[in-house]
Amino acid sequence: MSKILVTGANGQLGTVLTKKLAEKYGEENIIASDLNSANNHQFEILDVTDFNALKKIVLKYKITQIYHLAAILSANGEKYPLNTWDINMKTFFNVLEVARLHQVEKVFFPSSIAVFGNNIERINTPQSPNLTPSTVYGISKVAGENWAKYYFDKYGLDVRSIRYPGVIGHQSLPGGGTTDYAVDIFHKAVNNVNFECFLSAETTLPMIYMDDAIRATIELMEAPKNNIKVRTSYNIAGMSFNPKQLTKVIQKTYSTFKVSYKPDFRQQIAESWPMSIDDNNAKQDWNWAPKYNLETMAEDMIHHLKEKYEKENCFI
Ligand code: AKB
Repeated sequence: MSKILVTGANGQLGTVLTKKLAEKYGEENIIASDLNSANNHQFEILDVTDFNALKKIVLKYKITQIYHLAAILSANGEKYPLNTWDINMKTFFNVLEVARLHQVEKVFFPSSIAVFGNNIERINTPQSPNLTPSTVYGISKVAGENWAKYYFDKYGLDVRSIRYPGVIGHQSLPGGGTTDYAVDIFHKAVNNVNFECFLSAETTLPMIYMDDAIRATIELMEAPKNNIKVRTSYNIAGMSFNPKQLTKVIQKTYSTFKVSYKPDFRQQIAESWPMSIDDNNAKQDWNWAPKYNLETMAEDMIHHLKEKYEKENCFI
């Protein structure tokens, strides 16, 4: 039976992934961890920069899999470069070393479309172009991908990874990323508040709905080992759109909803990233296929957020 540790379990992805893993493998087999404040699962306070603290938890629960989600995202990374390197890299090194030394069978590492930089084909960006990221976050993710491959090649550690596009979900809020606008905009629309977008109207980026992102993660981790041919990180695609297209879809429900544009430093980050992704390797190796497109994602987001705000009777 797998015993699974999730780091960064209180974050945007961590909140939803931990719940899904607990449903799938049983609450007793999931240990959620984060810097503070317990969530609804078996929980340990853990600063993953502390090797011994991580090791103690891995030994205490006889952990066999680690989903290492603790990270600082792209926009915050530009504000706190040294901290970002430590949080994104030192923690991953600790995870890899503890896994190697203490019989952890599988590790999941979240990479990102931020690994791509200015010298790529921005439409249908292939799996393996030259990676010259433009952000501290992207640099840390490229390094992480290479360490993942190194630990697999050198020690046989089964590290698996996905390059997430911007993740959109109703269950949790993102923090400090360049794609965050695509979540914030829904919260504003559902609350009948107009939205100021920090990216320009025509900035197209790859995105994925939370349900697809979580399913992809678990499908990759459950795929037979021999199928995993990419040992850096897999491109996956969901949908691609720009703020103007997203606004139009939201206006089908909220016809008076208005968006103004005030691009800031995140515009430059977005312009160095792909507009769409070629995910053929993921399709071939572990049958990846997204279920949500822009319309179905928006419909589901609005449905759940309306329900949430009505239930809590607390509007922004
Ligand atoms: C960010 O915007 O930094 C993240 C990402 C695409 O990795 N959502």
